Amino acid sequence: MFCHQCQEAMKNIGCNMDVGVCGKTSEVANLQDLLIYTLKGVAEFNQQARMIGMNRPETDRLIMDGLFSTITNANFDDESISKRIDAAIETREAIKSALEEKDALAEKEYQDYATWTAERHEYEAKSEEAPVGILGTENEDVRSLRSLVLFGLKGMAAYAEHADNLGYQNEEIFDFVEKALVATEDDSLSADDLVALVMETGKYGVDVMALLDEANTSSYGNPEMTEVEIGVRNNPAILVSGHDLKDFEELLEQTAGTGVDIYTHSEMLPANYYPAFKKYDHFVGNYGNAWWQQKKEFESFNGPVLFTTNCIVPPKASYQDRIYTTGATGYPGFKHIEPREEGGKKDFSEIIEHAKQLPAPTQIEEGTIVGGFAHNQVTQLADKIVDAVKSGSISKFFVMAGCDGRMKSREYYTDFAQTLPEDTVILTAGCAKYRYNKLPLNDIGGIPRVLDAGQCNDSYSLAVVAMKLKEIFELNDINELPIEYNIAWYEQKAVIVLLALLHLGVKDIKLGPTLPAFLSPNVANVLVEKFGISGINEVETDMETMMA
Ligand code: SF4
Ligand code: SF3
Repeated sequence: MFCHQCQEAMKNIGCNMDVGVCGKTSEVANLQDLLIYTLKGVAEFNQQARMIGMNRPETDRLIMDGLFSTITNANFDDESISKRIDAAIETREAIKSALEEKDALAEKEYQDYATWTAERHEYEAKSEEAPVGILGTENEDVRSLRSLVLFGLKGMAAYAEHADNLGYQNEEIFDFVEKALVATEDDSLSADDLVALVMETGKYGVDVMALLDEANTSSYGNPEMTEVEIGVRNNPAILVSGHDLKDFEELLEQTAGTGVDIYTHSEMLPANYYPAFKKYDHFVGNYGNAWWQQKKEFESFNGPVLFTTNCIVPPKASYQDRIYTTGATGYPGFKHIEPREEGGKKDFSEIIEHAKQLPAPTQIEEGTIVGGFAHNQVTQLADKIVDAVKSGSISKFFVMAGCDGRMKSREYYTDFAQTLPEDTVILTAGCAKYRYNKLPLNDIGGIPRVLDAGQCNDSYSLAVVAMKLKEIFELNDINELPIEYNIAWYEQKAVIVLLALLHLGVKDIKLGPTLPAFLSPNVANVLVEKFGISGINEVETDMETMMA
């Protein structure tokens, strides 16, 4: 195995042992590479099918879900990944036959990724063949750019899948994902071509986040300023983690009146901000913190936990029998809730019955936290904010969006938030916020000093807010605003968020706690020279440069 897709890549180079830092086995890592490899073949033929109007939504779903299942901490289950490879081969062959029938199959020499086939028991051996993994690309700059594109596509696919679950699709995004997948196997592309592809990935990153924003807000209303309960009640309960709001809604509906309460964990916290979910009395609030604290927090929660997406940590034996996965997630031994049938709903009865047998959560915190500052809510506060900036009571905004993680180096973000002058405001989204969202940072004339827009995909909201401020202050360039970007990354959704910000023209982003292992020195240089991206230093040093 060689995997370098996340911030925890071993020695900031890549995981190459029997088990990755995240707990993914070498077998699963290789199968995930083989799945991506196979999806490139599906993409190759589906591009042809698309041209003659023969694309099917099932194929879009197969590609999005396949990419999503390879995101860090999403799926650790070899069986579940193998099934996706089976389906990818089957789909690829079906598209090929349909093209042949129409006499529309392009005549050319297809590469192995588009033609290989094998029995299930041969997947493991196949997955170890040279061209399958990223190390099959020898030139380190090409490898770096291909990785940047692929990891961006994984994040894009996750967001596209959430939007699709709510009935929102954008064909151009699906088309681009296919085109870009195929391009990562195209040896005729120059480094410049690949840099252009990276930038184009950012464009579709903006589009997919806008699509998901539309899907979420049209379905559940605009997030609004909300005080979220972080204590517990005395009823059995289910804890919901991940990002999928459709799953969340269906579970809320099915638990109503059963005596089982619902709490959010980690990235599901922003579900508390949506008007549509507030009508459920048994939706109590949020329990715990970011994903990496789950071993402690799932233990004390006492009830079942539902993962709708990443981030899963290999569990302790003491609670593993009460963890459920659904969607793209999976873990050997966890119960998996099957997809909804066309037009139907997922069946959560098993997890609900399970919850009834278990004790209520043990309280670990008390009080409330405030969030819900997505673009619509911030726009309503725009006058207040603009006045505060004009009068000098707000000197600067700091976008501190992205991911949290377990490494000690992430204490930087807590220190940074604490050290920020009192006339500054943090704009956040994603699980990065748990590093400072419970600190007593107060408010500026009623504007909280931490404005949480929502999940990592709601970084889109932060961009919308920036655009709006640019308009109000009549500036020519988004970079003239008093906004600094200090972004924390961990997995591939943060990669697509970063590429989206670059596409929007944001300069001088600080990215930490370390720069991605998959950036070669030359590619890192391009990012530094073109966009002013830099790593983090000591808090004091960074504060000085960013406040200047
Ligand atoms: Fe290592 Fe991250 Fe890959 Fe897991 S996802 S194997 S921690 S690089
Ligand atoms: Fe967090 Fe996994 Fe990235 Fe969605 S839940 S931000 S790390």
